[in-house]
Amino acid sequence: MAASNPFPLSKEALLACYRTMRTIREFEDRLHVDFSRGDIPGFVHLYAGEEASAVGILTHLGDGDRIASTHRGHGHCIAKGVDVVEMMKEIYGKKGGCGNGKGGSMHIADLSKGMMGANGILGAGAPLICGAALAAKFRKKNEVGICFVGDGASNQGTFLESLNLAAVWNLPVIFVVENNGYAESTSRDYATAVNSYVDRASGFGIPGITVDGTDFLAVYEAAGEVIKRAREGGGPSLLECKMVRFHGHFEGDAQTYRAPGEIEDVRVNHDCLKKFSAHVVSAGVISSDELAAIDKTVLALIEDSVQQAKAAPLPTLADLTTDVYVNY
Ligand SMILES: Cc1ncc(C[n+]2csc(CCOP(=O)(O)OP(=O)(O)O)c2C)c(N)n1
Ligand SMILES: [Mg+2]
Repeated sequence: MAASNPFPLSKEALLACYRTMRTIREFEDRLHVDFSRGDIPGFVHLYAGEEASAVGILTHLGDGDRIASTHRGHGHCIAKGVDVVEMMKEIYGKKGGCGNGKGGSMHIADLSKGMMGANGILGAGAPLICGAALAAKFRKKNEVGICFVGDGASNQGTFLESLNLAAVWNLPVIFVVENNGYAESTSRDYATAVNSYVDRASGFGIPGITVDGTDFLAVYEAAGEVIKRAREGGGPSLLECKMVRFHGHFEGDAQTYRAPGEIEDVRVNHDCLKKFSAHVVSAGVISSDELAAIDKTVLALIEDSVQQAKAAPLPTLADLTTDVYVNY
């Protein structure tokens, strides 16, 4: 007889979350390889290691809810439902990508999915999401806005001004601080005066929660609480996810600022996918064979996306002048 399910999600929902986290991991690990081969133009910042944050939070949202992302945005895009093949084409700089190959990794957006954009400008997503949340408030459909920001970007004035604005306008917003301990090579503790982002939020009259961002279920539950609060008119919250990044700040980063053994330690002891698997398998809810079957289909999806990206044409000179202005 199957074990009873102690989790707040059905088995099917847990499998879907695992699939999304695994898709992000494979997408990022494949970019790591392809970038090192010189196949990818521009710059990429990888989200591998941080998957439980994007998926634990965005599983609560629908297409009408909006998010603003960061320079490390692939995980947020995938978790918000942006098409993986279109994303791969975009990162490869090809036509048929989310921005027809003209934006690249840091400009992926899909408004039909409520994904307002990755962003190369630190802290820029915070005022954007205040605008989206104000619109949601007027629409009265109980939609919310979520802004992701790194520990480094959380020191930007735009972010702090947005906390204040969201509080005075009582906006349905959640500010998610993805605290991976570094801003480029600068450690969080060197550059940020307070230890707790919850304390910082309380200075703006906003409640907050700190959570282990490598524990999917902890993130899912904390996010559920703050998102429910926002949907019910309770106003903004801050959610700090403490997490680790597997790769360098950008691809090509020598990571000389990391402590000896740190990179191995994060992969062995702080891998959110390993933790998720151990949790659901030991509870007898999902078997390792079922997870392995998902891994296989995800690998095939990523391989297909790369083949499609490689085969797609580059933008032409004439494409330079399209997509410049939006028509309403
Ligand atoms: C306004 C602005 N200042 C500086 C930079 C350069 N920059 C890009 S990423 C980065 C570090 C960001 O750290 P964090 O916010 O913690 O995000 P993480 O890279 O750790 O995900 C910096 C300083 C920028 N892109 N925008
Ligand atoms: Mg950081």
